[in-house]
Amino acid sequence: MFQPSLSGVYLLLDEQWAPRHNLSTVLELAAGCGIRLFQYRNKIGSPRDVFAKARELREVAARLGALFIVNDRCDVALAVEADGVHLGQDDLPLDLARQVMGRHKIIGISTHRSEEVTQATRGGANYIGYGPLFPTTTKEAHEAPVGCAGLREIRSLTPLPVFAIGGITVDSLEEIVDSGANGVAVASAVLNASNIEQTIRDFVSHFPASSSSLPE
Ligand code: 3NM
Repeated sequence: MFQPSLSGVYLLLDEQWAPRHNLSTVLELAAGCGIRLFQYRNKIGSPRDVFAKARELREVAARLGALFIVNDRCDVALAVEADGVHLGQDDLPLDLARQVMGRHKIIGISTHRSEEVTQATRGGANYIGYGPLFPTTTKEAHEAPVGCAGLREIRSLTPLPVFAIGGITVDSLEEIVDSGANGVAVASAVLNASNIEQTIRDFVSHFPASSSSLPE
């Protein structure tokens, strides 16, 4: 079975969240500091613009040996030969997404409650995002925070890699790791940091043994 190794820091790249930054520059910096897993997210651009930016980022990630996932869009993920796609609960159902993507692409799913964790696991996802862990203003009209207690509750429900998401900062990493997360998906704590490089290094230092890669 296709079993990518997924853990550590997962950086979410969305131009809306980082208007001051060029995403390729951020990706390059972050990969240089040890982040091996990236997601490109664009909910407002035209398909053509999303494709063009995804292709650019995909090339930078590939050059630096990092995994590259496209949010929501299986078509764009395949068109740019991304390593996979990340689905929300309202995107293509997992079984259809698997048909579209094939067996050798990563599929991740956002989950917010235990039933969704169980469904994603049974349905053959390769990892789950679980959150929002803490309050966040990055994503509007969102679900109630689940906290580290929520993370501990779902940990026993799935053998899949679990990425905690939502309002994650360096200060919360120790408790998140203790609560069973394999990694953290993060946007604003990195993209809005006054010193992005140092912040990335702080994040990465909490996951010294982790990395994300495709099977050999
Ligand atoms: N998904 P930040 S929370 C994109 O709970 C996203 O599924 C979430 O950004 C979920 O690190 C979230 O700035 C926002 O809070 C993550």
